[in-house]
Amino acid sequence: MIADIIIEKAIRRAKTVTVKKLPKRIRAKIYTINKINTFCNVIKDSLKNLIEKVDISKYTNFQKELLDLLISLERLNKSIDVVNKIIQRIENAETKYINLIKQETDKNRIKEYRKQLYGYVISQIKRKKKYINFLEHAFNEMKKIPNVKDMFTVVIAGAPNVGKSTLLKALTESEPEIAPYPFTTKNILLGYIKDVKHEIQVIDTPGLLDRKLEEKNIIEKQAILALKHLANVIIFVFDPTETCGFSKEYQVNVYRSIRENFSDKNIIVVINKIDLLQNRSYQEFSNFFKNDIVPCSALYNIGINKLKQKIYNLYYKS
Ligand SMILES: Nc1nc2c(ncn2[C@@H]2O[C@H](COP(=O)(O)OP(=O)(O)OP(=O)(O)O)[C@@H](O)[C@H]2O)c(=O)[nH]1
Ligand SMILES: [Mg+2]
Repeated sequence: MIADIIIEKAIRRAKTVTVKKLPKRIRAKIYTINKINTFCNVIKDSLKNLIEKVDISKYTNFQKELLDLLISLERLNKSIDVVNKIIQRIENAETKYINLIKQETDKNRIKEYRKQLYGYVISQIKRKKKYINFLEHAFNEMKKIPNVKDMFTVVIAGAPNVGKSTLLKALTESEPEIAPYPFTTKNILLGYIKDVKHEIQVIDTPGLLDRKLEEKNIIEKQAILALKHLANVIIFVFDPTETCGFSKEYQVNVYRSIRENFSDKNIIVVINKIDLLQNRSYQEFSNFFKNDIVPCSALYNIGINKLKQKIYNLYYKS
């Protein structure tokens, strides 16, 4: 873990400290002070660097809420506070011991002071390692936070395994992970429709189950956050073949809850996987949905241009 790595690195670096030929009476002193400086600097710099890595001052509200969901911002702030305090304590101890050493002439006592300081610093790190390690964990989780742009945005949502990521791929140049089982997508993915006339952000989300917000897991809640903060338009993907593993009724319930929760947003309903449908009458599906429907096969690129046209129409209206 990072806390242990920092200690090891500081000890290793302090060992490489050497002193040039100096008068014997000050040699031990200068040598020890240099060693202490190196040891403390490596630790303080590593801790400061960790704090810088988890800086979220430039995050948008969406990114903050998403990070809060993944790691809890309260815990992050608490950890930053604790680590800042450790840096301060190390700095104070360093000054105190260097002053003691400066006034000391006995070589053994100088060595003893160095050992005491090392012991103090190491115990500070070890006692608070949970907070230090948490910052490293937070940094790794931050890699999952998408770098969303402030532009017209389409969010693809629907039950698991219905073909949302396949649709992202069909609409944009991106290459999301696609697999024949639910919850393949565990984070928010981005793609862009770019041509001379348009620049549109397309967001693929994890699958939604038909259950209350309080019962949703972290993976599903990410989809809800994207819908809430980012969507100018929602594309609801419906799999009439039920090969996704969810019945039509089930998917319509997922649709209804999106419709209710995001009543202010435009929703386009995509009837996907039509390549698998024998009877290509879509009347039955338009009965389920109040909206227009767009029959598509994301896998075989059927209906994608028509879908794009619908998106462009809303883009021009915005
Ligand atoms: N036949 C056919 N299969 C499709 C179509 N679109 C997607 N699939 C298949 O359906 C399966 C699921 O596709 P994904 O794009 O991963 O579905 P998803 O909705 O992103 O799934 P999760 O991320 O797990 O929620 C894959 O095996 C796809 O190849 C389609 O239009 N036709
Ligand atoms: Mg997916």
